[in-house]
Amino acid sequence: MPTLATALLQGLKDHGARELFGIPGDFILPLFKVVEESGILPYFTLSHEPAVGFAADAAARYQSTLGVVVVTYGAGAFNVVNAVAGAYAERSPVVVVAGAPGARERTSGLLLHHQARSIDTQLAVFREITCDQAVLDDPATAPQAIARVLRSARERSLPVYIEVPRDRVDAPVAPVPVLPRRTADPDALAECAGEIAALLGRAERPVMVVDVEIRRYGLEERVATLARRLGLPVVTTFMGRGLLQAAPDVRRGTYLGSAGDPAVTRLVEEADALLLLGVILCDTNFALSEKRFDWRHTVLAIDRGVRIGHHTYPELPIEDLVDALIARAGPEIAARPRTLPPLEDYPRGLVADDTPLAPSDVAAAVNDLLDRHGPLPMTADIGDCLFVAMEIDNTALAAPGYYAGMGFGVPAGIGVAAATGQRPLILVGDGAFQMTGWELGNCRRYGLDPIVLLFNNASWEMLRVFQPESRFNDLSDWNFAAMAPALGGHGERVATRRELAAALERAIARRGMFSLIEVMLPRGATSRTLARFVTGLKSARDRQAG
Ligand code: TPP
Repeated sequence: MPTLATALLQGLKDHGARELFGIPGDFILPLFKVVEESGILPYFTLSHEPAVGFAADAAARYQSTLGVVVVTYGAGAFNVVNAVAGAYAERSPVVVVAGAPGARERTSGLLLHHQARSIDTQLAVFREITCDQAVLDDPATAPQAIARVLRSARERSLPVYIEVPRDRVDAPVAPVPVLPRRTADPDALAECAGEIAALLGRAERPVMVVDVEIRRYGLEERVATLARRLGLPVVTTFMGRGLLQAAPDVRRGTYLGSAGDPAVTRLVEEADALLLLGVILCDTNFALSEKRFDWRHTVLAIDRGVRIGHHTYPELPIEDLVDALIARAGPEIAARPRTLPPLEDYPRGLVADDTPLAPSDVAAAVNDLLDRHGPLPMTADIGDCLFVAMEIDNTALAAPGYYAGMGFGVPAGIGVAAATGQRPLILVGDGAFQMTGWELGNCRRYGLDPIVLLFNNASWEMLRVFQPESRFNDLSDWNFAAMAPALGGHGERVATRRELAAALERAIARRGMFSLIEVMLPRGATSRTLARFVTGLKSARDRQAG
């Protein structure tokens, strides 16, 4: 008979988890012992819990499956709150497995170490940022509770919370079942697909916009099939950048409103029917739109619901909708021949001379590198580096494009490397690197060799562009490259185009340790995309104020 610990680990594995990220503490030590000794799932420990959360989140995003963090009570769990909040906002199914006091400790009459307010404050905090919770205090009901919560995580693609009282870890329990996915009501699905077919059938210039849910549910291939059958051009949102990497024939670019390629912006804003698949309706995706959505001609599938015009079909999963539309495409919804704008053109062919580097040069250098050596998965932090990522060819990307929490890039890259075995390219600013960059010191232990492009402008530049008069955005120059060897990696500073191109080639050839390329940039210089983004935001604000 399994114990609660082995049943939980096996249950996680049966629901798609492939590894765990964590930091132990006394309330979770008994579970960590089982993690290590059972070998049911591989585990990776990092240095600080925020990084554990980001790594698990990125692992989930890349593999379209559950990511898992295992943390101790209070001090550990509260440290992942921000990462889990970001995962909630950006719809990443992170399972938080948190230790907790045992039954006898609860009634000891003493305040317990790591306790914040009440013993259950931890549960209350995570209720707010997870879509389902289970406290495994009863071995008889624990397997069903775990199964319910893991199904919620998979069905809604949102974080969940599992609390393990430390005295229950070895209790014998039944195995954790895998509950079937709840599918759409067939009549509702048929009615909904019929409505969408009619809307698309009437349209002259329909466009499909995709965002992260299509990756979370493993739908990229099916969405590409749907787009091909309908002859629909597809654009990604800012948050959805990197989607449909394998379908360049249907992808027209990334919609950034007034900050983006004008042809892509026109395509979306002049569409007479919009099919928004898995799209987060957030400001970073749509604040720069010149035009409000005309809901009469818009379909939005997100969070297991479909909105058409001014009505909504609840409990209608996007997977079922995409399949139903594929079935109707062709016979019922005819593809429309269209003349489409040319694909977005990204900078390449960097002249390797002694010109001092500007942020957009990094995009050109990376595009050249990918042309020569093939695609690399990318992660990016928030900062100008994320806007530079918009100038890099559409390659798989995990980045906090909506929640915009700094510190994501490096641990996310470590998560991707650990989970997939692939070598990621990490884009990060010096401000964000100061938060979580030290996690690179863990690469040696696990044999990971990411390539890190650190944009060092000695500045919180993204803030400076909004408020140039403030001196608090000045950072000092930490000389990160010099610190790399102590962390077990290789570091070098580059200041010219020639140095950058050469450093990237050397990094590609160097295996077995991380490579940190510190790109030296002047304060006040931003990528072309960030400059357009800020101009667009400022004029949108002025319009609102006026
Ligand atoms: N704290 C967190 C956790 N997330 C944030 N987004 C911010 C603060 C506010 N913030 C947004 S961008 C930014 C700050 C502080 C500066 C980022 O600096 P850096 O990483 O050096 O990139 P740069 O802006 O210079 O490109």
